[in-house]
Amino acid sequence: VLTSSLSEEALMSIATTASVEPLTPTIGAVVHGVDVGEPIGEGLASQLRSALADHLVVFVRRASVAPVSAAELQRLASVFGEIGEKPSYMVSAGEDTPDIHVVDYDGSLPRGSYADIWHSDVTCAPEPPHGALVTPLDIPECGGDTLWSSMLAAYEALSPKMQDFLDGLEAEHTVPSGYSYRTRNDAAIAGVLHPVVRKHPTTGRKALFVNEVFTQRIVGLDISESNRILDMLFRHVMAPEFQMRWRWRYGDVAIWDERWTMHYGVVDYRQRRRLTRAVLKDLRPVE
Ligand SMILES: O=C(O)CCC(=O)C(=O)O
Ligand SMILES: [Fe+2]
Repeated sequence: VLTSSLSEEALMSIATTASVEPLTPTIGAVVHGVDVGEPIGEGLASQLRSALADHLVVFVRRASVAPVSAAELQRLASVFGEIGEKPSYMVSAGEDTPDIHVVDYDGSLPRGSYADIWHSDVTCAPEPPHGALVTPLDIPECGGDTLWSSMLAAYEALSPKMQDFLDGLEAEHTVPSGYSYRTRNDAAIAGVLHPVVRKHPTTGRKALFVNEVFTQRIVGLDISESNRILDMLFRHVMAPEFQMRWRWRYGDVAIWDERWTMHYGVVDYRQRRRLTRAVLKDLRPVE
């Protein structure tokens, strides 16, 4: 094949192997050589799953700068695991894709009303989703970036004494009062207990699992102790060393593992911003 006569796009589509470009040593990678407009073969699918396991959040970008459809997002999501039900308060992206939903925000509510607090999604549920995908539908020309942070790196950066103290503790997660955007019409979610530190089943690495949106208190501590330990942890997890930041372009898809990461939607815009989104009930194991 005279490769010089093919467009970049054509070369991407004949590539059978993806290449993984890490964004930081800690978290995030772009996977090149995936066309979200085409069905993804088993070889590529398994490379995508292992890139996700290694980098916790992966990005696929298509050559053409055009929104990814709900059907395309649904097809890509199924590479990673079983698609979960859409949250009741979110709008479906279409009749054929009832669980693919749209996140719609214009930046007008008070700070912290949207995804602009570090969090992992719906940890107030007994079994929070293992993963999620988003792709932009309407984005500001500039602004509206999303950040992700590694909770494995955050745990590992704590002193051994603090790690020992936290290991084995449990925390109560609930829907915070006044959390209007996310919990509209969603009264069913009540408080649950989750471990403060969770162990990765395959690597054995440990991750912090508390977040400022849903975690109310650490069980067994006085409330003032709990508040101060949680404050310390909420501040600790914000270190830039654990993070990456993504500037969206149409045609991008982010896929992330909710279990070992947190994310933050930067609200520095005052216009309509929409994302098409899917949640993953579970993540397929990496062979
Ligand atoms: O708007 C964003 O950038 C993040 C949205 C978010 O938190 C989510 O999709 O779970
Ligand atoms: Fe979120």
